[in-house]
Amino acid sequence: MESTRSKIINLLSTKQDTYISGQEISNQLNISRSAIWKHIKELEKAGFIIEGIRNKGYRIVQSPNNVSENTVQWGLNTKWLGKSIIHKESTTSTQHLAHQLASEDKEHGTVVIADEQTQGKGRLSRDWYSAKDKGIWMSILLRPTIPPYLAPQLTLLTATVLADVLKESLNLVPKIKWPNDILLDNKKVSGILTEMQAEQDRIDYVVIGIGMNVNHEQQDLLANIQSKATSLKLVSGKSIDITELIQKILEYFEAAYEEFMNNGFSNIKEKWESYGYRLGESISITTYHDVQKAVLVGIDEDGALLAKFKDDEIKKIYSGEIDWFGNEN
Ligand code: BT5
Repeated sequence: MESTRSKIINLLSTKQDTYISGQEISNQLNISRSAIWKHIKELEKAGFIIEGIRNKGYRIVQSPNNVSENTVQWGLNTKWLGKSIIHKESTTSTQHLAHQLASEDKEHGTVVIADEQTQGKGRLSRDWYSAKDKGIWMSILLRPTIPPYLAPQLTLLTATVLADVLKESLNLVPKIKWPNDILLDNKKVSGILTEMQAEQDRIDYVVIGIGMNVNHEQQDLLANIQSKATSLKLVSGKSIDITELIQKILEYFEAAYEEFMNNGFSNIKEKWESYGYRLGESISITTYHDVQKAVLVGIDEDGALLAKFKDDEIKKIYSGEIDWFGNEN
């Protein structure tokens, strides 16, 4: 359930330049004028600057610059995504928390955000380093009405969303390395972890974890990833407002998800391929059993990677790793 405070912020965010009267807030949220006043005082304590003018109403003038449920909600232009946000200063993993919330019947579109993760995780039990206040460590809870075998498409969709945000909002040149890495200057800036709870033919829920290095300096990246990881700040030379970036990701995500639900995967496939890392190039593919040379062709409808091997046979690759540096023919 959305908290009353979130609802007030959502309402005031719909008209950022005009005042909303206490009466209107009271009517819409079905709470008393004095309850509204108490919530406004709480928001001010949390760092919001709110103008309240007699006979006119309330207007948020400025939100505080830390990440919180309220700051992400203020100005968030979505219909259902992030209407419920859970923010923690520190947690083991936003994935753990999102799974727990899912089992408590939390709604589709719930978002979990942390300033720091102490046990951030990647795929196959790998670690994901999540330095405090430096990046986006976020999980989105979804209850999609698609069959479980299509769930990998959601990872690819998320990758295109992140690439679009980096390109369109920050003028960067992202690439997507199959299946889940976003690269800038050939280094990993972001990773996606999709986990799901499903029965044979029905998804109960999906949790999409997004990790993005934002304001890291070189020394904020752990030594063992320094050579292959980067941050938005290292690439762009500027500090970036994490709250605004989260809002952009959620807005783009909601639009892309709705497009996907209405029209299927084909637009996402096309977009994914436009960002695809080393498509058309010959690289080494390391799978569980061997290493082989192949030319990357694209992705398939089921999210698999398509690669052409030396006998010109195009094969689907469902899991494995693409060697980053094996570019010789
Ligand atoms: C991923 O796994 O890239 C998925 C990362 C998902 C992280 C998010 S954060 C919010 C949510 N909560 C979580 O606990 N997880 C999700 P994978 O493809 O397996 O990549 C993991 C590998 O990336 C590690 O083995 C390291 O080599 C490298 N790595 C770890 N931390 C990194 C970082 N901050 N930046 C770049 N590379 C990193």
